[in-house]
Amino acid sequence: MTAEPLEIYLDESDLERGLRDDVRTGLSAGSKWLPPKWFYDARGSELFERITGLPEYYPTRAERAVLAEHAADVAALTGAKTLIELGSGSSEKTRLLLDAFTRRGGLGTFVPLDVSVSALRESTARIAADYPGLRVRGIVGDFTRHLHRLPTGGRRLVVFLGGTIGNLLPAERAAFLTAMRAALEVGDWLLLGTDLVKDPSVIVPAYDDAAGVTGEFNRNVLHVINRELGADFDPDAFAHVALWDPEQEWIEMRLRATRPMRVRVLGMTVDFAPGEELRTEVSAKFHPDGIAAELTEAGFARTAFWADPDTLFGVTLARA
Ligand code: AVJ
Repeated sequence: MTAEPLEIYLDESDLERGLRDDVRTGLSAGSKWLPPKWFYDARGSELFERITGLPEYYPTRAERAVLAEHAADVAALTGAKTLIELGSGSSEKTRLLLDAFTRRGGLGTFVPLDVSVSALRESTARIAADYPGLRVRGIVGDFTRHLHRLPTGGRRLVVFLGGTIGNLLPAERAAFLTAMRAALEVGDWLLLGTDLVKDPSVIVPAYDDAAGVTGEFNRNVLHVINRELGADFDPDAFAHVALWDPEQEWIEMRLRATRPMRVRVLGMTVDFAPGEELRTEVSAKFHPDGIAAELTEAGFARTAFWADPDTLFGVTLARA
């Protein structure tokens, strides 16, 4: 089957308004910051795909190992009819689930949701071609804003993989899980991928690879702002920084000004002192107990927790 036309709840003007608001807020703050969702234009999505293949970036491989081992369990336990994927990107690892559901039978619809139109166009076309008989309905949306747009009815399994939930700050995460639970009905399911707390000597290189791909990915947000908002950032004058915060148990990506800079954007003048840092991403790491507690707090019941053999990455199955 060919994929259905994308359902678009985020159009160019929403995206631009969101970017403008975030840039205005983040760049006028005392400690400058930007939310990570603006990395993912076509080039950013491509760079992220390259990151997932880097020797240092273990999360993708570790999560794939968990899914390879337990996809059949997920299919059997949930018996889902509709599989919804939040922040789906290329949906590469999701194929392990689609394969398991195909073997089992009964899955009718796959609904990937992502902010990136380019990533969704490609992934929906490929998946529709490779899974005949599966209805593929891509949704262009933001998982923090468009949960009420998800298709209802049937037995639904929402999957949120890759550890992307770690991009939310703790309060945002609690709000997201509560909204997710509210969007589901009793008997629906959530499959949540989370990167696990481990020695920072493993985590830091995953966010600061030797080939410099993550640095390019990080600087890409400045290219996006230049293009979309007519700013005059010199991305090459910013150094990539990855920093482990042992209290919060998250890694931060920052962009450090290598010289004093004055940037013009949205009628604002934004000054950077030499060495000043702009935070571009938080990627929280989790303990299995903490994930269970957060899910319970949001009204889910944890059914299973699986990790890879090196306990790098965890996948939790919870029931609404
Ligand atoms: C896509 C959010 C899961 O946090 O590991 C990769 C993004 N940032 N390298 C992550 C990312 C730097 C990634 N997520």
